[in-house]
Amino acid sequence: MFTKAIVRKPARTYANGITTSNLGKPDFKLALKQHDAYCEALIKCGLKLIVLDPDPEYPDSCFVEDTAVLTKDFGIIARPGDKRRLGEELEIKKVLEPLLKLYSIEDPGSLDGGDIMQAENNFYIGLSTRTNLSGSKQLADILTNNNYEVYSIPVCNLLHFKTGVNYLGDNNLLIHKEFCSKDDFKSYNKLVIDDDEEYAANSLRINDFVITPKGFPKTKESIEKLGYKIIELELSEFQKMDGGLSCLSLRF
Ligand code: CIR
Repeated sequence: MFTKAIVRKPARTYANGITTSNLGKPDFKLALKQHDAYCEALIKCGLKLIVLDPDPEYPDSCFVEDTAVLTKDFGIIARPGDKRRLGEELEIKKVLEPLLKLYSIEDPGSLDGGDIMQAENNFYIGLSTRTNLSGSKQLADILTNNNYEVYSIPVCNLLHFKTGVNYLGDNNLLIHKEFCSKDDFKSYNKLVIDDDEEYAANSLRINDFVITPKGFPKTKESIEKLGYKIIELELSEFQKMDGGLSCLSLRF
């Protein structure tokens, strides 16, 4: 059960952030509107929000998920793997310090929270262009010392591990076919995401709801069939900057 979330409003420099999507320049006003709707959805899921002011020095700073990994008992401050984002984690550390026991990923480690997925007592660490071996090893040591099971998974062709795999709870896993053959996931009930709905692999279970991006009917239907209540959100302006649903908040 989550009770809180950290979010950060998009900055006026948002359109200068990192992207590979080729979907065009985001509309800043619309991004703000979509962000407001995202915040309302989190509140509907029962979360109390900590809303941070925009930081124009970091155009990607609304994607707060990449700056930390949180469990119910402690947090790990990440070390963003793209130099342009290094430093975003400092403000998040300040906010979390009074709330949770914290560890930090140190140089030469790099790690983006978007590469880390928790499924009950298991953590999966994606080794991507953002999360290197040192970052992964540092995180694995912290987690195993705290009695979690840890698995590392190579990520190819996708930005982050959670771009392609997300745990919904109750043993249900949304999974892009890229990862389907992996033995590590064989015990899960897999909802395999079609190629044309890849963006919906990043759907987010929060308490009684699953939040899913609007416009992906097959994924929506298969989540609904499992009995989850759904909130659909329009995320076009975040998709343009390679951002998904989960990356817009840190839940704990
Ligand atoms: C980036 O490239 O870092 C941002 N434009 C998007 C980050 C998305 N984060 C995530 O999926 N966890």
